[in-house]
Amino acid sequence: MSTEYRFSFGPWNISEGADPFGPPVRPTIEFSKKLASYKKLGFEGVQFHDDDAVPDVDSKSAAELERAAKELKKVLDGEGLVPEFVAPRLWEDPRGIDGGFTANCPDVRKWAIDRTKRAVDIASYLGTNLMVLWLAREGTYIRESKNAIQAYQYQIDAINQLLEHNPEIHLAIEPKPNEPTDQAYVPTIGHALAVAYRTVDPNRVGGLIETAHARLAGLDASDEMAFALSMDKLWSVHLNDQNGMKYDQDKTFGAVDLRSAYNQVRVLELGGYPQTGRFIGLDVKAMRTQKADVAERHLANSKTIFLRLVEKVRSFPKDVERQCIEARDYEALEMAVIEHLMGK
Ligand code: XUL
Ligand code: MN
Repeated sequence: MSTEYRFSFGPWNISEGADPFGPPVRPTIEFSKKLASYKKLGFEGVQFHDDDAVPDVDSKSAAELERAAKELKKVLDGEGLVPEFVAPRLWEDPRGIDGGFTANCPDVRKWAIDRTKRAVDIASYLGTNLMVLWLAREGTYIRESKNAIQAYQYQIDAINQLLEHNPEIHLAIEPKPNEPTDQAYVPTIGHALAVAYRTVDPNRVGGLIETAHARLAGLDASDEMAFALSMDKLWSVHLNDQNGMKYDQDKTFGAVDLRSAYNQVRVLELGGYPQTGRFIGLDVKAMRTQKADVAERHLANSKTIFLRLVEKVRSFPKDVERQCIEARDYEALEMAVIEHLMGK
């Protein structure tokens, strides 16, 4: 069984530095150039939004969609890269302004399902059976604008249609409690897996945990991962870091809270994650202040920190852990962890 980790990221993780208060500050990097960076940075897996893979998803004919996706597949094969998942980017389309699956307008709900079926087709042409659903605008800005009870049924109906569209596809829901909406309908992995178990094929619905999203919900990312792992439902991760409960920061993994990062790695090790062959996805963003020639450091650094923490988890003295637990001396256990992290 492999104890080696496989790493992935999405092309959006190499960015121009725009934020809500200012424009891009770095030149745009062509998609093909981004793909060429993967191997150089030590990554094997590519995470795609549907329109990262095939631009203008909605306006293409089925044949055009297939041709474009299959061309990309050849490029990936040529670069020695593996497509990890495809995720529908419903939140950027004006039709999805008030959500897709939970929109009040039936035409919008139909569009959202049709568009996501196209994303499923792209995944299958690229050769992956994994789709990630970040339910970005499936929520509200004010509670009175939607019927929240009905919204859960709409989401289950949409997922059922996707499962029926392709018998191979597996859906990993990526929970996030807020942003862009004030309140999302699926804020935690508990919500996501409860929805999963109400679908027509619960075996094909699981989750992806993002560190920052768990912290925005006031939760511990390692416990969110443990919950999913305990049900064999952790199908990918978006490791990053987050300084408190504010806007989604996507900072370098371990850069804010090294102890929490250690515990996320520990739970992945305890849960046998590397043996599953699934990817360690890094959903990290370069600081806006970073100059163009060093704007990929956050990816390489996140991977290095992750691997250093794997060494730390594996080398933690098991006898000390056992003795402290037996004696119920958690002060001693905590000090041993801190000393181990500080290199003593
Ligand atoms: C949003 C987020 C997205 C998803 C992919 O906060 O994390 O990048 O991971 O759709
Ligand atoms: Mn993410």
